[in-house]
Formats: sequence, structure tokens, C-alpha cells
Amino acid sequence: MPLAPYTPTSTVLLTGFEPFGGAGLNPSAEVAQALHGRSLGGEAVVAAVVLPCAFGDALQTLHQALRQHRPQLVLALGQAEGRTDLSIERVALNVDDARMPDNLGRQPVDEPVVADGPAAYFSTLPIKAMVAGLKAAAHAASISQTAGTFVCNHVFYGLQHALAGSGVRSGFMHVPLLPQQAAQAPGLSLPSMALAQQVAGVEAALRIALAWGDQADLKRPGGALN
Ligand code: PCA
Repeated sequence: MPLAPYTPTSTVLLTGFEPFGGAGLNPSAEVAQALHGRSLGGEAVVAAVVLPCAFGDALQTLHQALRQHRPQLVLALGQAEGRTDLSIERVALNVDDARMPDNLGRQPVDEPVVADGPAAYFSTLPIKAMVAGLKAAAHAASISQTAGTFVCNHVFYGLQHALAGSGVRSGFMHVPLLPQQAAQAPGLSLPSMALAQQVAGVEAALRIALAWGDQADLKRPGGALN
């Protein structure tokens, strides 16, 4: 259900997810809430919204937030176990294929996020400029070529679909586990990043994207061999 056209406000919408898979924490919600109300320079202020980790319901909450805030920029965040850095996602796929049930027990397999929607949407954030700017400021960041097929990709696709043609830049970033989460599985040596570092990195990413305006993205390598 595309929401365009609308006149954006100065709000920057930042979403995170509630914990899932039996975890007590989700860094994406912690980061979003830590940045709620943060001024990003000029008139831009962050509004944080925590989404349920559930197919369908997450998009309903997101759509409500888009209608309420009419943001000028949107970044959705999610937790990605195993990731070592701030991973800016390149592409959202029109498929739900859940390896485990979501928080409401739903487990769609090979279903479209949006019936008759395009196969994929690219992020409309300046993803290369964001990675370059983050690295220049000593934040660990990279482009990720897949956001998976669980609720994060579902929200990413629904976000891009809702804002298609609006001129409002939007996209998705996966963040690593927090150190206390990684410590709960000592045998697995899972990578993690401290909350303060995640918060600083996400704030920097938002500032870079805002400052970039509607210029074309940088063209520099950020791909993967496989
Ligand atoms: N990560 C999951 C869903 C919610 C979250 O934070 C994912 O990557 O799909």
C-alpha cells in the first residue's frame, strides 16, 4: 500500500525490533530508543518506534508510524547474529521464508511480502556514502547483499514499497549482537559490538544520509564475491 505522495516533515524515523527467538534483548530496539528525540542538526529530530517481531503486524506498526510522522528519512534496524559490523543492506526481496516461527508463531514459507509487488527493491539510502563516511569516522561498517528472508527483510521490503516514488530515502541496517548476548553462548564466539558504539554509529549514519540530500550515491566497491 504505497503512501506516496506526501509532504515530509523534519522527522527522521528510526525503527528497531522487539526481542525474538527467546532472547531478552534486541540491540536494534535499544539503539532506536537511545536515539529517540536526538537532534541531528537543523530541524531534523529522531522519532524511534519499536516494531513487533511478527510478519504482518510489524508492517502495520510501520505503516502507522509513516502516516503519523511523515518522515523525511527512514532507517529500520534489526539484529543480526554473526555480523561483525554495522551492515547497511542493499536489497529487499519480495519473499517471506521463515526458518523459525516469529513472536506470534507465524512461519510463512515462500510467500510474497506484497502479492504482485516487484521481486525486489533497492535501498534508496546513499549506502556507499554511508559506509565511506562511517569508516572515515572509525565506525565498523559494510554493505550487506542480503537482509535474509525473515521479519527484517519483510519490514525492509514493506518500507521500500510504501515509500516507492515518494522521494523519501529509506533503508535497513543490521547491527551485531550486544556483548552480553554473545556472552550467553560462549562456545560459539559470536561477534558483538557495545551499545554505545552502535548508538554512535547509527547516529553518524543518519547524519551522513541527511547531509547527502538527494545527490547520487558514491560509486565505489562494496560488493561481495559470494
Ligand atoms: N532480526 C530479525 C528479525 C528481528 C531482528 O531484529 C531478522 O534479521 O530478520
